[in-house]
Amino acid sequence: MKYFVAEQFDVAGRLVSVKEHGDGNVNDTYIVVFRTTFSEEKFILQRISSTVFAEPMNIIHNMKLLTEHGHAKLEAGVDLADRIWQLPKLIKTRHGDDFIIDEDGNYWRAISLIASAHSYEKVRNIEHAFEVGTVLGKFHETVNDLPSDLLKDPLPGFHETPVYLDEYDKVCQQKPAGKLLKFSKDADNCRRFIEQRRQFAMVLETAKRHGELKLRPIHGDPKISNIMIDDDTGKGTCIVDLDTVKPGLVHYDFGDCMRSCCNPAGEETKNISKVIFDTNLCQAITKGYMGFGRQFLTESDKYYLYDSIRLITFELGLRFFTDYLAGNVYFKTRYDGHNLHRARVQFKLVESIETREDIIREILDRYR
Ligand code: GN1
Ligand code: MG
Repeated sequence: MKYFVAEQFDVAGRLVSVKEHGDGNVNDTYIVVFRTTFSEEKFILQRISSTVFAEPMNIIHNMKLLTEHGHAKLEAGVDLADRIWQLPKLIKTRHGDDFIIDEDGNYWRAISLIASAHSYEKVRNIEHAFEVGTVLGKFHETVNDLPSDLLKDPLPGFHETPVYLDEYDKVCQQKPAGKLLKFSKDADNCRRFIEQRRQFAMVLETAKRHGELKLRPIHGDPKISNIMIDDDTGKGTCIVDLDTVKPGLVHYDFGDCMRSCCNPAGEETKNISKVIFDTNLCQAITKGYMGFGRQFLTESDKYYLYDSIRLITFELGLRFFTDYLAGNVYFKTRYDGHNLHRARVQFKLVESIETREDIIREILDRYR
């Protein structure tokens, strides 16, 4: 199927290969190679998960709107920039469409590959962390003047922690979850961990309801493996994976980037005792981010940055744990108990963030 689909996109030459790419937890991603007698073209092909995205058209709409706005702005600022900023682009089919629907009703789309750049599953050093923060800050600055109500919502409730708590409570009522909670000590510890933080889970949504925090276009998934680093210069050049772009709080992005990048062991580590929140990395990301963030963040935005780091880390743990209890229906898993283990990694990271609260707040204050 993937070969048949790859051939439908408007790329010169003959199809050479379609290989799995990256380790996304939701969509299926491939790298496709086409060759002519004198050149080669590579692009990214993705099958959008229909379990997660009920309306794939919303993703396509957002991607077009955001990249058109982004490309125009990046091109206008090209002479002033210290690097080449990039943003991926949708590739049309040979019939001029933006996607293909296969016979099973799955949506496939093709995206340009960012040339001569790579992303990494784990942070490599402090310079890498600074670049990650810089790329996220640049992204937010680029989309800050795009009215967020022009964007569709491909994932209603995404990153609204109280919504995940409701879902968790529902899943806990079901029989299979009850059994897992009764017989697994690790699962019971996770349950207790969540109970102790129920009140805190409301923090960003309450601030939003009170008008302290406002919706803006967000990326939704700025984890370290979505931030591309130029092979030649070592500088950040681009943020990829635009499926989760939607109106939201920049705090969701800031928190997610921190939780992903400040854990040097990586979110897939087997060794939970290695999981810590590294405050030197946090400082480097903050410094990079604030280079742009200082211009658009309000005082109220800045006030909630610490909470965003703690909350989005907690939220991902809650999402993994709920999926474990529900029978692994959302995130792809590679072994038995994978989602439980992922949840424990995130909860360990939450504890480390809580322990280092004073240092983290001090760093955030320093660059405000
Ligand atoms: C999922 O599939 P991927 O890796 O792009 C998830 C993110 C999580 C991330 C954790 C739509 O992203 O929210 O932070 O896994 N995406 C969705 O690795 O739920
Ligand atoms: Mg993603």
